[in-house]
Amino acid sequence: MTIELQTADTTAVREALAAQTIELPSWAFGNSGTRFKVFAQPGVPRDPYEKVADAAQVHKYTGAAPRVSLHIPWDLVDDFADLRSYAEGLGVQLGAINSNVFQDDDYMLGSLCHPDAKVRRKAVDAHLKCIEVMHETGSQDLKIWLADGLNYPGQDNLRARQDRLAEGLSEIYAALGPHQRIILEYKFFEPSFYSTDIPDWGTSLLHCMALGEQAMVVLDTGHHAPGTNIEFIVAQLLRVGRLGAFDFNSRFYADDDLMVGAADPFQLFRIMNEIVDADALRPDSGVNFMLDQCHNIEPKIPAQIRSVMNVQEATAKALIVDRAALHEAQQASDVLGAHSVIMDAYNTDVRPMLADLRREHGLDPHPVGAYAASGYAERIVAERVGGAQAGWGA
Ligand code: PSV
Ligand code: MN
Ligand code: MN
Repeated sequence: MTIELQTADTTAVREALAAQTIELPSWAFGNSGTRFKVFAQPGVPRDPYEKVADAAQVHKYTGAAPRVSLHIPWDLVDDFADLRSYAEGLGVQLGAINSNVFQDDDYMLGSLCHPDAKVRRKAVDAHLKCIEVMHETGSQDLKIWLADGLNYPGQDNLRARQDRLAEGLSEIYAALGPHQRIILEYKFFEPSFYSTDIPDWGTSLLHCMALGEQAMVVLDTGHHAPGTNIEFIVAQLLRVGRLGAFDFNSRFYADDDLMVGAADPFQLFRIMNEIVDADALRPDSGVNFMLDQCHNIEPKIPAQIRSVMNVQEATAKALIVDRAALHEAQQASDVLGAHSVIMDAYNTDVRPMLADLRREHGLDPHPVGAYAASGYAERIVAERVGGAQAGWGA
C-alpha cells in the first residue's frame, strides 16, 4: 500500500507540522571548526545580539524556529532583559540556557565532579548564575552538559565523583523556579577518553530521578557509540516521562555536529516516529526539540534553515505512518506487512506538502532560496567586520 498524499486527508498532519517548533543554538552562527583549524566566514555575528538576529532570519523563512538557546558565558551580556526584548522585537524568544563549566583552566580535571571542593563550588555558582539569567530571559530550561571525566584508570575515584555530582546537582536543582527545569545531557566520550561522568542516558536518568520531576534527560543524537539504537532510548525515556529535549545533529564518526538528517535521515525518521507514536510532538509534551550543530565549511544561516527543514521532513514522514495498519500488522504478527507500513511512509516525498503548508502560512515554499534572494547574507558581510568565534570571545 502506497501512501497517496494527494488523496489522503492530511489536515491533522498539517496541523501537527504547523505547531512544531525547533530551537536554534546561538553558537551555530559563530565561526567554528575542528581542533585543526577554525575557518572564519565573512559576516558572522560579533556579539550575542547579532547571533539572535541571525537566528531570527531562520525563523523568518521557516516559521518553525522561534527560540534560540544561549551558552553562558559565551553569550554573556550586560543586560539580559534588553537582549530578551531585542529578540522579541525580531519575533523570537530566548530558549534554553547552556551552562559552560569547561572553558576555564580550573576545570581541567572536572567541574561538579572535581576532587577539589573549591572548583566544585565555582561550578555550582556558575549554574546558580545561569538560573539568575533564566529569570531575566524567561528561559525554562537549564541545559547541563559536563566535560567531566577521566583519561586514566586510577586518576580519581569513580564512585566518589558520582556522589559529588549528585550533591552539586541537588544544590542547583533546589535553586530552580517552579516552572524551570534542569535538562541533563550525556555523552559517551570526549574530552575525556577513559571515563566520562555522565556517559549515557541511564546515568543521566538516575541523577534526574534522584533530583525530582523538574529534571529531564537531554538526548544529543551525536553522543552515542556507532550502531546505537537511539530510537529505543527515545522510546524508553518517553515511557518514563523523562525525555526533556533533543540536541539534534548528525554524526559519521564522533561528535561531528553536522546538519541533522545529513548522515542518516532514516535514523531521524525512526526517532520522530517514536515521538509521534508516543504523542510527544504536542508543544505541551515537554520535549524541547533543539539543534546543536556547528557549520564549519558551509554558510551558517542557510545550514540552519536546511536543518530545520530536515527535521520537518522527518516529522512529516513520521506523521503519515498509517498507525492503524501498523498496529493491525503487528497484532497479526505480520513482520513484512508492519515493516512495509513504516517504509511506505519513509519513502513518501513530503516536500510538496511542506511547501504547500508554508504557502498556506504566508511563507515562501522554498526557505533557502527565499533567504538567498533576500540580500541579508550580503548585508551582514558588508556591515560586520571581524566576526567572532562560536564559543570563546563570542
Ligand atoms: C557537548 O559536546 C555539547 O553537545 C553540549 O551540548 C554543549 O553545550 C555543546 O556541545 C556546545 O559545546
Ligand atoms: Mn549537545
Ligand atoms: Mn556534542
